[in-house]
Amino acid sequence: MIDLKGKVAVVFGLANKRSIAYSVAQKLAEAGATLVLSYQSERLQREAEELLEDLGQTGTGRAFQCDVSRDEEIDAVFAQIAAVFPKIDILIHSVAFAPADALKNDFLLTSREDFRIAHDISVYSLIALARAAAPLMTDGGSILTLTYYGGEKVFPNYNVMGVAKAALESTVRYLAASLGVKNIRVNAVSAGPIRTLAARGIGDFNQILDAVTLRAPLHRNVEQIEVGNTALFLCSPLASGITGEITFVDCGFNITGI
Ligand code: NAD
Ligand code: 0WE
Repeated sequence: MIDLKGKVAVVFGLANKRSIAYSVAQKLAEAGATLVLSYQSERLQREAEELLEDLGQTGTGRAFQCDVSRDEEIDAVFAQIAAVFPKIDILIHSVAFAPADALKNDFLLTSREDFRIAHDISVYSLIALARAAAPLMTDGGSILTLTYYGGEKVFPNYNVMGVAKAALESTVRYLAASLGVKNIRVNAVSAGPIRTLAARGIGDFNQILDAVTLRAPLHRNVEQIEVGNTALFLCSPLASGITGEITFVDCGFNITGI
């Protein structure tokens, strides 16, 4: 049994119950961790408070607002966190965004601004959050981000998000090398396709899910909770020797050739 009693986990990217971050938070909470949720905008505050309640964190966990594209909000949220929890142990980065047009148009037409936004929110934010979190990880720590196979292979319409995921996976390795001396591990879970808010409105999504059912060794799609289970493992002492690694939780889809 993984025991995270007395550990504090800070989770970015939990928008609703369908978010991948929800399953991760659920598993961390079940293992005894105290949760800090960070939501993107004022608009999500009530929802975040309700999610804390659902996760059994009433009176223990906290929720704070932070738009990860703003340095001053990152500084402010970690100051708020430090005031309540002087030591943190786990950081979950489950954040990605590219302007909708960039996921629709021909990749060749990717604009400079859409490229910038996708990389700022989906990649640079991991570096900024890791830098802000590290001073609070006084007893070592574990940082985990979420990636997708589209960073390695071409999927129709994933476009600039694929380029950003490739950069994110490289960032995991460079951060792991940078933070290793502080005993802070940095890893990623590469999840198979899951119907979340970020998957809504994406044409071809059913086709992607169907291709997994057909081709993946397990002949089914991955469940949210399976991602949560692997995240819990990677953030726990059971994974104390693992850093800079990308772990697939995709029913084996990525190993297939045809
Ligand atoms: P989601 O929409 O539930 O989560 C995305 C989160 O990013 C939201 O909570 C949103 O508020 C947050 N976010 C976006 N811009 C932000 C900003 N400027 N500041 C702070 N937060 C911001 O969708 P999800 O599918 O759970 O996505 C979470 C992660 O999982 C993403 O990195 C995504 O690329 C990755 N992923 C998703 C799938 C999938 O099929 N759903 C597969 C593999 C990896
Ligand atoms: O990483 C993702 C999705 C990330 C995402 C989604 C959106 C939709 C709404 C980033 N930015 C936005 N911007 C929006 O305006 N996934 C892994 C899920 C996903 O997205 C795809 C996929 C898969 C899988 C897009 C095209 C093809 C496949």
